[in-house]
Amino acid sequence: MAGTMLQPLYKSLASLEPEPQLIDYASARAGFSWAAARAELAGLPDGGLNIAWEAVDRQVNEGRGDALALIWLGKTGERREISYAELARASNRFANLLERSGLGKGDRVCVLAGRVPELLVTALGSLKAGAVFCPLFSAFGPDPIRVRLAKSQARLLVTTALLYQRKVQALRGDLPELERVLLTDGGGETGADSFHALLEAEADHRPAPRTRPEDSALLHFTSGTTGTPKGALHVHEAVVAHRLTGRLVLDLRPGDRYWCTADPGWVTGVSYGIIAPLANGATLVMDEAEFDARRWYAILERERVNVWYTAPTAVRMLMKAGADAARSHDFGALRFMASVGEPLNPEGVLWAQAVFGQPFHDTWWQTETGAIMIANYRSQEVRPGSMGRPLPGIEAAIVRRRPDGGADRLGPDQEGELALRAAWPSLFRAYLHDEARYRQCFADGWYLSGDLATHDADGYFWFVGRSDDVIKTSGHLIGPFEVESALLEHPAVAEAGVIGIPDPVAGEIIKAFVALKPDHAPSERLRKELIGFARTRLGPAVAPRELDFVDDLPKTRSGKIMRRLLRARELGLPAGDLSTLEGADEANA
Ligand code: 6R9
Repeated sequence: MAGTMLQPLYKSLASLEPEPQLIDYASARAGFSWAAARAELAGLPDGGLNIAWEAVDRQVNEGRGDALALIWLGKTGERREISYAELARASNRFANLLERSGLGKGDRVCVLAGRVPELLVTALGSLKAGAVFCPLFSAFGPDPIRVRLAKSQARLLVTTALLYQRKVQALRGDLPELERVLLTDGGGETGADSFHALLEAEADHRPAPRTRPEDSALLHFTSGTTGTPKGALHVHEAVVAHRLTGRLVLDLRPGDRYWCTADPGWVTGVSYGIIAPLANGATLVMDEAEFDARRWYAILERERVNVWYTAPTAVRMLMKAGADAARSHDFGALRFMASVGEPLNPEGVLWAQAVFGQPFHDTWWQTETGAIMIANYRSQEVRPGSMGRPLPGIEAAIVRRRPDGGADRLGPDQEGELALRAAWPSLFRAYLHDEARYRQCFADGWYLSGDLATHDADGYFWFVGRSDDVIKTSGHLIGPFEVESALLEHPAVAEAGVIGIPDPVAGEIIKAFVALKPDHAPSERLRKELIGFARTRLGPAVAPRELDFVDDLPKTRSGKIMRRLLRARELGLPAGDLSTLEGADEANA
């Protein structure tokens, strides 16, 4: 491997690095109690708990007010530093503004923005006021935004002038509950106010929050195979797991420079882009710009990043950019590197070893689990290709669902569904307005993840795939139904089926199969038009990258599109059990 020439000299300084936060896995598990993890928090009078208080005010009250909470790197070269004390004051202003606007307990506040400091202020201020913070992915087009704003019943949205004009303004009529829109960089637009002007007018102090551990705090939309996106609801108690995993898995400690590259519109960008690092007293590095290998290496070096949390797609893009881009950089401050969101190829782990002198540590979790559940730890051997072992306090297993609604535990090397023994502090408490879907996630006291996996005799878990049809593209979870619904709105489309197909960089890309209405004929022009149509509605991150015309789509007897079969045909795989297929005899022939 090219990188082996880069044997890093700085690793000889490894003895200067602090000891790992988790030293002995077995004894950490054996001696673990959630009550002890809970007792590490500052808490509020009368048993109250608040995520923002733990993340920011606690640090200020314990004398770390002058420490940096954020180093913000703007797209155009700007660099801004914000201390914990400043962040506490700014989030107080936002909480005061919410309260004076009549928003409080349980009200949803959404953000549609990239990586900007205002996002942090909104998240923390909302939590302080007892509101529920809900981030939206800024690369979404108007359709997914409308669906999520409507389902969340958001009363307030913080966004930018450009995103507002392009994606939200025209929807206002469909969103009667959305009372107020604040723009981080404007205010003259119809129906919107200036974030900064309004905050300026608020006091920067306020009494401690009055939230309880089981009060709703965070709402994250995620996708299933069918239906509208699911709103996974988390409570303030989740911060117990955020802080714990930040320490035990990401090895964070006060004063660390920490960079999480995730988009704030997804769960990682909140749990590990904001809460876990701040609750551990670290300094966030936040880069507004999109991926650029040279820029990233320069940031790691210049900002002396100690802990880095990224995604396999980014790792593969760095690998693609070549070892030359990394050469001549000093990554001596880097102590721990981890990734999440999709399978991390063993090559990525080994490449990191050559270029950085240390491996990437794979971690596994989901929107629903709220925090890291399975991980490779800094002090433990990394098994390239394995997601690692369960967090202390977490019991993970491979199970098979029984027809009677129960679940049977399977042994080593047997493939089944990855399950976690309920409950733990950051387990989601509901799918908003979807009680039945929530209940389907549980059987015999297990939370069932929908992932297929195995574990070996040493307790390391290995990812196999999804048991449903959701697509992971560049680490983003996309529901095929949402993409199909957008295509169906085009007048030429009779039926659409959407699947993920393997891609060497993005993991999977989205591919659509479309059957046209009788008076429309396939053409290259129509293909481009349909892709463009989907991009306008869904946004480039969600729209299909490829589109094929077909005469009709394989369906079950009850009329559901068999995406599994589309995928098998596309990839030349065995089709599996087709007994429920409509016209099964022909298909099997
Ligand atoms: C945090 C996050 C969850 C799904 C999950 C699984 C996939 C996450 C993974 C992984 C293989 C890993 N996933 N981590 N697959 N190896 N280390 O990504 O949440 O967006 O809800 O996605 O992502 O399929 O079920 P979310």
